[in-house]
Amino acid sequence: MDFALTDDQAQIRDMVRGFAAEKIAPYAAQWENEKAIPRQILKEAAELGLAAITVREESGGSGLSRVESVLIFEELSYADPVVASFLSIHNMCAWMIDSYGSTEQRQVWLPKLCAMEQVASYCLTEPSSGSDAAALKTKAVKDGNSHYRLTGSKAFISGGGYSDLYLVMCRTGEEGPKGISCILVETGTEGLSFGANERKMGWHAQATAMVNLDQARVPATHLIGAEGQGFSIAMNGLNGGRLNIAACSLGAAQSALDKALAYMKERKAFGRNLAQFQALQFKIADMETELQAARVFLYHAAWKLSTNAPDARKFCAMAKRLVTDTGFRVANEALQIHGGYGYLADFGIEKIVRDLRVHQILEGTNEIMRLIVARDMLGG
Ligand code: FAD
Ligand code: 2MC
Repeated sequence: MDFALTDDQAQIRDMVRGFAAEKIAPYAAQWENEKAIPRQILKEAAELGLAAITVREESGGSGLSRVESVLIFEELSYADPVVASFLSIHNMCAWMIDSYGSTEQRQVWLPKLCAMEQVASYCLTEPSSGSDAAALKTKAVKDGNSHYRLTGSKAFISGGGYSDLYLVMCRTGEEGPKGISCILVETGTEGLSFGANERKMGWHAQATAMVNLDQARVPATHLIGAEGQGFSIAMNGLNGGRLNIAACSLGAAQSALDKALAYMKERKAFGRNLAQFQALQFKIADMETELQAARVFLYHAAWKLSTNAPDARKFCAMAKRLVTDTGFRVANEALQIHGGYGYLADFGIEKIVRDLRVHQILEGTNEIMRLIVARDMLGG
């Protein structure tokens, strides 16, 4: 058992840390106000291989493991969890096409996705089915042999109206998970339209919108995998996605903790620095302990997924639950340490708290993570 990073892993972490500190952190507040992530920064991230981290090298990706992936998202999120999590969803989509697409599909889609000339969105949730994802209703029916017609609505889609490619989970067969397929819908497709950008608590720089399909005509060659395989593709994508979203919580919470430490050393009350109050010393000791424990658990879960361990799915769910809950708690405590200033936008803490709150909800709520873990434990 070796807990040290390899030289390569340390180099990747340092490279991403430098990029994120220079190119993302200084602009995060501006992008939040403008409610948009500039395409240019995504392309620059892609040049460093950050758009297709776990896509195989022969497909044009970086060919890295899940361990490097979580290291990368931790660093990106230290600078800004909103850009980091947006990249994480794109990476999940690219991985799905690489893992389940045909050779031809990989050749058509992956060069554009790896370069972020196309940005991808993941469309599973619907207005009446979120946690119970297998109950989705969006329908795809064959239109001759060469096309599908897709009809239905996808809710809460990150990148809705901004992205170029939508991986749509839709029903081609029976009720339940076995009747679901994964079909690519390109922006510009007739019958594809978007709802208004949702007003929300955090993640402001990312668009979140309904994706509506009204008899959208899509070539049959856009079916990823086989008909009926879509739910499995979607769930396997989410295993990695859940690790990455957890890493996004970890990095941003670390940034909040570091801000709190710096503040404690300079802020005075009752004639002393905050750092001299034992109640606050104990608080930061607990924050550090919990974050370190979450980090080790996350890396372990990432190793499980990379090595295809039989219990990897359970570990991804446990890590997502544990790290996103811990990350939110730590960020919220960091806000408390800042007193009233923590509540002001200029101190950068309240944004982290708002941004991390949703990590406990999306990519499977933390209640659903417990359901996955308990089912695995009970064998049902
Ligand atoms: P519901 O499923 O209605 O759940 C409501 C509550 O009941 C939750 O607390 C839930 O945990 C609980 N609950 C439900 N079932 C059980 C159970 N069996 N046991 C115990 N508790 C239960 N989706 C996408 O497909 N693509 C995206 O890009 C995307 N981006 C998102 C971005 C944002 C900002 C947000 C807010 C959501 C996004 N989502 C996306 C949707 C997200 O995945 C869902 O909101 C989430 O899965 C929960 O579904 P729901 O909102 O319908 O809640
Ligand atoms: N990994 C691999 N396969 C999985 C899986 C996982 N994590 N979870 C389920 N499956 C498989 C499962 O093995 C089964 O296949 P088979 O019959 O071949 O054994 C099939 O999928 C159906 O699974 P269940 O029988 O468990 O289906 P059920 O409907 O009872 O529960 C549940 C599935 C609740 C685990 C799933 O619907 C779920 O994860 N819900 C949460 C939805 C979610 O995460 N949404 C996130 C949207 S994306 C987002 O928010 C973004 C920001 C991008």
